[in-house]
Amino acid sequence: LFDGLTRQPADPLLGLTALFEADRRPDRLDLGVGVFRDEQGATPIMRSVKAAEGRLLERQDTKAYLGTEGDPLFVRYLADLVLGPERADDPRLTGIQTPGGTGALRLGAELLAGARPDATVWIGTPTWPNHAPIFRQAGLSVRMHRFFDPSRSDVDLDAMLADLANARPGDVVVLHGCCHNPTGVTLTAAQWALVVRFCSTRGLVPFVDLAYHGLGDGLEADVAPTLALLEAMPEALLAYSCDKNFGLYRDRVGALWVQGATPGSATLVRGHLQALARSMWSMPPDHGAAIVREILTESVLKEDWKAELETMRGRINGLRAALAALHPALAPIGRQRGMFALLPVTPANVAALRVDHGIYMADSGRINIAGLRTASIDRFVKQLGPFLPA
Ligand code: PLP
Ligand code: TYF
Repeated sequence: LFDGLTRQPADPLLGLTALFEADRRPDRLDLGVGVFRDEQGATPIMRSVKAAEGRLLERQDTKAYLGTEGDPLFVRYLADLVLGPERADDPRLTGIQTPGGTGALRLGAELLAGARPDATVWIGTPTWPNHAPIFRQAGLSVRMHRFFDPSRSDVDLDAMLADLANARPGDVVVLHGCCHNPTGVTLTAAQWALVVRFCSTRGLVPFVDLAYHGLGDGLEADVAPTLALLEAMPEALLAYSCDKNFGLYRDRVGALWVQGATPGSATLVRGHLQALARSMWSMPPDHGAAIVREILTESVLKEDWKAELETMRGRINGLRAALAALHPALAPIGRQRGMFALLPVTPANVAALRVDHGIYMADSGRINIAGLRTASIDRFVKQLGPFLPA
């Protein structure tokens, strides 16, 4: 039965961690998978998360099932944080808890596949390697469009819109809400407005992926483009991950919001989301979402979480500024935001850095900025230097 299956490639990002673990050099550097790291290279549990977990441990008196939509209070308080209390009450919006941002993307993909099976999903290149498979596995066609211009290390809006001109009404456009993975580049507010108008006049449905909220320019600034989009578009989807900004990665915390054209359509959508979730995971894991709910409902914890997030963001942007100042070819990194940057290096360069210096990054040249160390950033740029354009 199974022998006819074709061999599947391993996840290139997750595979890097195992390689790194096997390297015993004391100054080795893990710039692979996208998790926040402190100056020691650790990914600690946040203070506010530990405190919320302690409170849960004391108070929680049942593990009985919740509904297929997860914890409604988690979704409600997260909506207040992400969308603002007013928009959270919009009857055209419906939201449910999902296993991470991945679960939100997959649930949205299944919804789209049921509603419009012949829709094409348009995704900019490069992107997170799981985007296309998530939509394809749901049975949708995927087409890639240009997004990034490596020669300028910036968005190529003209190329993006030229490619999207081939989209048909009802097609879906995946947009990174902030902190683009892997390039770190951002559409300016004016460019974002153009993309939104383009979608609106051509009847395209935006699907925003917001996985790094608060890690770019701050909680408000990072979500502002998404809010403008929801304001302007009749229909849209938003996949949200709490796994980076609450440091809950393995606990799998996320939510999907769908904006329908009318309150009636949102109600219809909600029923479908529940039915689809039931057939995929029945109900999402509770623990991480309960932690987030606890933090968002307790003002002391919430303020502490915001302060911790601010520190994480400060570390990332401080490392960006330091990198940018050390080599002209790295200057654009100072203007970019989020966890990642794409270095102008070849896979052979990446292999040489790994073998010769114990520097681990994706073959694409993507680095996790948070994996760098302030104390050794000069050395990193020296070792990288020979491979960079003059
Ligand atoms: N979207 C992007 C762009 C990501 O980088 C990630 C990272 O994991 C996700 C979605 C998925 O997040 P989660 O771990 O919550 O599934
Ligand atoms: O891009 C990253 O590194 C993060 C983490 O299959 C990740 O988004 C990587 C690969 C994967 C799941 C999560």
